[in-house]
Amino acid sequence: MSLILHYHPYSRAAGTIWALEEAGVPYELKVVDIMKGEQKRPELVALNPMGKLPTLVDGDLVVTEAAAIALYLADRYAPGRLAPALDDPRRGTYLRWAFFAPSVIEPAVMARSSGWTVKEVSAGWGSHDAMIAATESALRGKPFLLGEQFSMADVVFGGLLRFLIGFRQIDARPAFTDYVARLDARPAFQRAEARNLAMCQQLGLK
Ligand SMILES: N[C@@H](CCC(=O)N[C@@H](CS)C(=O)NCC(=O)O)C(=O)O
Repeated sequence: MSLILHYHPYSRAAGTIWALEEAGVPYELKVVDIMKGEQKRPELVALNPMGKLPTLVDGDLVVTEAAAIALYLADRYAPGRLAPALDDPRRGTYLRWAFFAPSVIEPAVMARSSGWTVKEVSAGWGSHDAMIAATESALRGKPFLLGEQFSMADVVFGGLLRFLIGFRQIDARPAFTDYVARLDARPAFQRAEARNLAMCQQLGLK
């Protein structure tokens, strides 16, 4: 049975397609029109209490939160290939940067663009400058977060960097743009882009 992704191309679910393509698992898309607020329908809120996308349904299991979905897919469908094994010492690095993206990079960028004033010592994302320095350190001297081996952490971390660079929400430093170019060259990313584009055309978007 195919996995079902509740999806709209103008949402984080577009990035989840990349995760699915990397995992190499069959999936079906169920379009949710976020412009019409369909994500707040009771049947969708029953799956994702936030009333947001993406939401993945795998048989009886529901997974929400884009980063959690990606890590789930790697552990469930590509262990050892996209996710280091539990006893692999690289597992710590893998989890570290996969969590860093939504819990530090994203709120730090949002805080700056929204002019939030927070106490850096209390806010989990600290300062914007410290976030940038840490993000650069994650990539220093290696093509991917784990070194030579690409992993699902790159989908989460790199996918967010690509989005932020594209929307000019983060400084397009060479370390970031070179990394994103390596990710863009992946066949699974290109398949995902093609699928997202086809869905945009089908829905009359863009
Ligand atoms: N923390 C969530 C964020 C999900 C999210 O904000 N999704 C947006 C689209 S990218 C959404 O569904 N917005 C519609 C709404 O909030 O009603 C995740 O990473 O999956």
